[in-house]
Amino acid sequence: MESEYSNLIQWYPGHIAKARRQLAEQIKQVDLVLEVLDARIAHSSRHDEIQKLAGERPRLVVLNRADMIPQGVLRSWLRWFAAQGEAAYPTNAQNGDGVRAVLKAAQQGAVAVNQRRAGRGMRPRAVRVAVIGFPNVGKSALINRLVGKRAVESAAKPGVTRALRWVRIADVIDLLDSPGILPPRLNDQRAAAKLAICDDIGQAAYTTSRVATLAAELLTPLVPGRLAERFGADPLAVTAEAWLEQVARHKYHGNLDRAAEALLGDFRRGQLGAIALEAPPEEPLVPQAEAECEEG
Ligand SMILES: Nc1nc2c(ncn2[C@@H]2O[C@H](COP(=O)(O)OP(=O)(O)OP(=O)(O)O)[C@@H](O)[C@H]2O)c(=O)[nH]1
Ligand SMILES: [Mg+2]
Repeated sequence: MESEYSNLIQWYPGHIAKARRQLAEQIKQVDLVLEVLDARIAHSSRHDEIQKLAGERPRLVVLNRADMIPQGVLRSWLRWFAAQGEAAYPTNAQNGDGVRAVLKAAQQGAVAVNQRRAGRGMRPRAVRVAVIGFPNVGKSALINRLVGKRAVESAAKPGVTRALRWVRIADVIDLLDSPGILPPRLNDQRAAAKLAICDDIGQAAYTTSRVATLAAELLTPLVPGRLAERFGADPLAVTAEAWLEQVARHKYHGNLDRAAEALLGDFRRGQLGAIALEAPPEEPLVPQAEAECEEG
């Protein structure tokens, strides 16, 4: 039912338009691009704009939030990226898992850049690496892990980084932190809904209860038992809309917005378990091991 998604999300705030222009300028000096994706929506968190911005520069895909999806789905994505001939690095930028491999790849980039420079009789310089992606996917957290200290601001909401910022690692790598970039038009509203569910778009862009209804619809086949247990209503028995209304009535004095926020908040904090909303093309998303859930 495409109609549920019509005009769900249209948003392009001024600071993003400005950051996009500045990034297009700065990226000319960049040697390597780290394209940070949200592993829960590894397809919908890619966008053509980033690939356009990166141009011919070498680009590494960072599948961040790898801890938030089932390991089986992560393995499928890694196989899929490898089959596309793309280097994809799974990371948890919060605790640092997988970040060492990204650092190594950037260091190799530095060696290659300086070999080319030496060949032209130029002095060595730090390799310039731009970290780009949608809002809130973990770009700044990744930079802090790469640098090994809190160099840039990182927090659990989209739109934290407002301006471009260079950070240096040991004279060898210059990292460019950038605000999350949205495509100028979110043509694919189904993808936009998933971005909203994962909090990878600013809250101002949508109505919480609509996005939560879509979240309930997507989550029901994946973790029905978990939803029933946590929210006291069986999502398999009714439509997503009716289920959310039931939850509002039973747990939130009829307040639909509070029910919506509770569902989205639980999902975003990982409290419903490790859940991927997307798998590689041709691979069905199966009900996800509700046993994998960790209390957050
Ligand atoms: N569980 C988990 N949380 C993460 C991971 N990476 C980042 N986070 C958390 O996600 C939140 C957002 O991280 P940021 O680094 O601010 O994201 P960003 O992409 O820089 O966001 P903007 O600057 O708003 O575009 C923070 O609370 C991080 O701690 C991860 O791999 N796993
Ligand atoms: Mg940031």
